[in-house]
Amino acid sequence: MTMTDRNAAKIAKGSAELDTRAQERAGIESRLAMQGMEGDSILPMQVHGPEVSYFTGKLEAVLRFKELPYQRVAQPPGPGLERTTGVAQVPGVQLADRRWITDTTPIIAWLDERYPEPSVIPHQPVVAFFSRLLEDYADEWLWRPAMHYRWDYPQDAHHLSRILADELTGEVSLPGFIKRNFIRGRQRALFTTGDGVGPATWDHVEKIYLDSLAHLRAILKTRPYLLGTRPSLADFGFFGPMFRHFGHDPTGSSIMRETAPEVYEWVARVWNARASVTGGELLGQVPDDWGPILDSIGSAYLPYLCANAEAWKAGRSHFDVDIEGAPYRRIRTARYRVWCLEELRRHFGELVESDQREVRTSLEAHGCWEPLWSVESPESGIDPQREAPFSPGHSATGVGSGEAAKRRWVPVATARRSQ
Ligand SMILES: N[C@@H](CCC(=O)N[C@@H](CS)C(=O)NCC(=O)O)C(=O)O
Repeated sequence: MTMTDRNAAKIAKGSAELDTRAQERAGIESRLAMQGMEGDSILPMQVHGPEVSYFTGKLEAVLRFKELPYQRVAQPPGPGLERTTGVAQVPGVQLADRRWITDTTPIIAWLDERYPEPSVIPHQPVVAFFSRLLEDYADEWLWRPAMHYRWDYPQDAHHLSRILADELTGEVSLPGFIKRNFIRGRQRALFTTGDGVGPATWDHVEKIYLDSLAHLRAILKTRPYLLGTRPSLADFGFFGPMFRHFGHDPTGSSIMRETAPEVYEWVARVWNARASVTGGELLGQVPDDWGPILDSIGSAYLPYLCANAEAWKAGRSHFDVDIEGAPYRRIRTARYRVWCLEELRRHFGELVESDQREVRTSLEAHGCWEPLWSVESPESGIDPQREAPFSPGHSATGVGSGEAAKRRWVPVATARRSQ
């Protein structure tokens, strides 16, 4: 191909992209008008995040269910995601009024207040508390197995590094195999081998996924969503890992199809849910079949959150902890997850006394009460003014900006960007 041919091809590609974007925009504008939302200053939103991202998928499912128009943009925002949202993580969301927000948990809570019909956070306060607990568990504790299945199995790593290389680094003129090796090395160093996954914990990490499938499967045998006949926060929390990781990647999805077809079906059901079509009701109380998930929260997730909070208080960047007998070594201390513990306590504190009694009885029955309170004054210092999702974000996994800067997707500085 001559230089002129290459330039002509680029111009043609560029104008085709512009056409598609203009069409998307026109479609969104007519949908806004139809829904009577054309004057809404925050819509449509631009959701920046790759197609295979855990938390981007979670947020997209909520936006789809609430029928709020958005465009997903694969590339991080121009001036640098970190400078814009305070943290190098996706999704980063730009509202139509140009403000930026980050962190799906407060984003969903904020959207639920702004667009309460249909709400995804249950109205019944006790059920709302437990839904938040399940969301938190799925966000933070299923992350490690999701990254492990994606990056520690060669077939998965090959497939995913190709997708990410194409989507995020397509313009970087380096051979594909170099980009793919780089991406895989980065992800393993940050999120698997560099975050406690190794021969001694491998089986335990996988058990987290396998047990989750068994728990969800038992629930979904009796109703279409985790809390009734329409999706709620608990569904969207589990949807993040189940959709973009386990239900998508070769190894995780094959296990899901073979052992838990109910979950595979639910993943598609949540993605396809639209409030105006789905209808449905939420249960008015926490169902007994959430018990096994709550047991795991008590025996694994909350002890991990406590060890993390103690490490944070002691100023340690890494810590060791045994969880259900599995020896996790040198895992990263995550300030964000100290905040997760504080948030759970705050939500408990906001309940009226009779609801607190009910929640406590349940938490005690599943081994969650003691670890919820065992750390004295965790003090993450995150979001003291309660401005999230408008306050600067914090890395959920504790990857600091220095570490993230050292571990770019590809060695961009040395790579020549094609003109
Ligand atoms: N608590 C955040 C977590 C966001 C998050 O951790 N996103 C991942 C990708 S799905 C990320 O950007 N990780 C940093 C990286 O890959 O460098 C949320 O709910 O949005």
